[in-house]
Amino acid sequence: MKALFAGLALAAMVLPGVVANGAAAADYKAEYKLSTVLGKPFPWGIGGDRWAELVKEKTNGRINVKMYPGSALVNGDQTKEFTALRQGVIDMAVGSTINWSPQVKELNLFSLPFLMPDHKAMDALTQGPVGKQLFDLLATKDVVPLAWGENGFREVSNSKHAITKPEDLKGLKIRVVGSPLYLDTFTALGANPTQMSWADAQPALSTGAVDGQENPVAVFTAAKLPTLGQKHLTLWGYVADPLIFVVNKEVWNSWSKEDQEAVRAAAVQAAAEEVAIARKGITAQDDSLLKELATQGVAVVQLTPEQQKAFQTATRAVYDKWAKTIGPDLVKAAETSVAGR
Ligand code: X2X
Repeated sequence: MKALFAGLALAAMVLPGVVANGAAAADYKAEYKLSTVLGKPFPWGIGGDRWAELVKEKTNGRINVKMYPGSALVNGDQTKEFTALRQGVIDMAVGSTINWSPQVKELNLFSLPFLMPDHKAMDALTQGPVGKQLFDLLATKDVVPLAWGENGFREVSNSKHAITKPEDLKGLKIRVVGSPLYLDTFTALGANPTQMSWADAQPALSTGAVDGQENPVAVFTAAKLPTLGQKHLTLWGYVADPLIFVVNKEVWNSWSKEDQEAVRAAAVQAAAEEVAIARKGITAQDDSLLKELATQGVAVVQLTPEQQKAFQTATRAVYDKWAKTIGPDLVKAAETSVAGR
């Protein structure tokens, strides 16, 4: 009798461990769906693909990730991505702060006109206390944020004429992304903004339903926007959107500690590589992408600091209005990080 009890007690002690380990492996999905807006050859898509590849490698194939570009998991509506991620319709994502801003108002921070003068300023935010605060916030919303990537500084293009001063935007129909902040910014500049998804933007540019758009140079080139009549590009650096590598929290919790750390390390590595790709060809040291645009008949305007100031002044009220929505303390912390970069 004593021996039987001892045996049962031992089984009870050992079994949960066996079950837990067995269950963990058995609970792994055959495929984890990774959402992005842009696929390859955009830096964003290269980053997502690289993350998937590194996850497979670092987990010895235990975690199999498939990338779904074109916001395919939300029928092309990129502003629904964050909700789908929270609900578990999407397992993982590399998403733009702009597209998640409708649900996470603090992410509008990066869309405040002229908050970030350069890449160093972006790094000061994402890699400093502000980035940590935003990750802590996201962690309360059913996702596990792992690393910051980059879409980039969003430059304005159009099919009509050069833009060197706010007045040049008067009456131009400009496609903007999914946060209402952008409607305010372009309205303040006298343009006629209209919000639509990236999927709808390309046909709208091609038919002339809209005159212009704003996106990073790497996106402008890879999407071949000059072939859609976008012959005027102004480098004004008014906002930049970082990308965030995340995993749905329930999915994350279903993984072993070892696999969680492998997925995290893969995200950190893929994001660092992606940021480097996103910045290629558009800096003072390496302007190869800008040179290539000139050969495609694109007239590229680089604003002088004085010219840029006029746009900043014209959008100052939008900045102040949205700073209240985002949270004055967070905006103040961001301004401090930028100033101290
Ligand atoms: O829709 C856009 O302009 C894009 C691709 O840059 C984003 O998803 C924010």
